[in-house]
Amino acid sequence: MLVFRQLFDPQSSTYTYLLGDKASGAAVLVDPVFEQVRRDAALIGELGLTLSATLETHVHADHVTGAWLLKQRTGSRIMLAKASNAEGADRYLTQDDIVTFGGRRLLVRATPGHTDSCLTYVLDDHSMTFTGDCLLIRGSGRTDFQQGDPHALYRSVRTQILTLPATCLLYPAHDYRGLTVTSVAEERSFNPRLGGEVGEADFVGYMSNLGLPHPKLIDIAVPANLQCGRPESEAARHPPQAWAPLTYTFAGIFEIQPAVLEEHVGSTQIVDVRERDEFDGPLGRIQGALWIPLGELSTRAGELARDRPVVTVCRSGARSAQAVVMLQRAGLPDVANLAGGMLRWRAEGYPVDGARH
Ligand SMILES: N[C@@H](CCC(=O)N[C@@H](CS)C(=O)NCC(=O)O)C(=O)O
Ligand SMILES: [Fe+2]
Repeated sequence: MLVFRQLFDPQSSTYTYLLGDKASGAAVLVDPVFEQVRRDAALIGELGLTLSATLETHVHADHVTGAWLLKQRTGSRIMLAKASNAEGADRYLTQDDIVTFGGRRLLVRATPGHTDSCLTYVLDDHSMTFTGDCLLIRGSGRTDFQQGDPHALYRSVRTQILTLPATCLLYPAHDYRGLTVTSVAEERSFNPRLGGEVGEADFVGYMSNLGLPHPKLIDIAVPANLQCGRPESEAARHPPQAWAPLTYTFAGIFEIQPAVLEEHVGSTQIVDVRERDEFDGPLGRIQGALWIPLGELSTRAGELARDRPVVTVCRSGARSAQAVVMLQRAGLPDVANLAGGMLRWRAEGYPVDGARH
């Protein structure tokens, strides 16, 4: 079975695509975004997948790729077009190359025009295709920087993309209106720049008059992407370690596992956000835990020291996840949720005060 997720970076309106082969657990990410690496890695972990490679559709001008960072975290291989002349990739792709993940394959098509090294990835059964900025939904990538060439773009779209089966779904690298997917049939009929009877000269005329401002980050993004997203400075390459090994969830919360909390009990502020009867109830409480019920947490956040990490606790880990959000909003820098709450803490045999057996 194919695992497929479309992920969005709101800052740059970029789509990142996760494709996984359930049977083998192998997955690839198309166009990961640097700032979303933590989120994407969390999702891959939660779905039980292993990232084998990151694929770029092109050298982006508007955001930095997460390829290098993901390689550091997961060992994934960096892949992008040979024609990009980027440094630091593990595999340089050209027309008709095949990228395998488990039992599935992506077929590589060179689709220059938006940049001279744009690639389009076609899934083995032609059910979906990742067009990068070559073809956008009812639009196309611009051609006014990075060796852009409207003649080349027209030919790429007409010969490499619109020739795919009519039902093939097309997933672009961006959409600025919130649209998510289109199909070959739709774009053949309704793409105002490239569909129907629009000829190459029409398209070139259209593209010469877009009058768009350059992407805000172009001077940062292009050089960084030519290094596959490897940060310039040594410091940025080695971010400070968290106070304890934490897990980041796709839900956006830092969690601490019971075994890790046990090792850090003395140095953390444990905040139990259950109601009084639960705090005094049969599940017991972690020794030294401070009792602040969830309903009072926002107003009483000032009682907590800012220079010591906070771990929030409840029965199952659900209310305490909300407590993390509230304490972060209150400006506390290091807050984590006890994964699984008191139920898991007890089930794994860690000590409690006040419990009835
Ligand atoms: N406003 C965006 C730039 C948007 C942009 O130029 N996007 C490129 C893709 S990298 C494009 O081809 N846009 C086509 C269009 O907007 O029609 C930013 O500052 O980052
Ligand atoms: Fe682009």
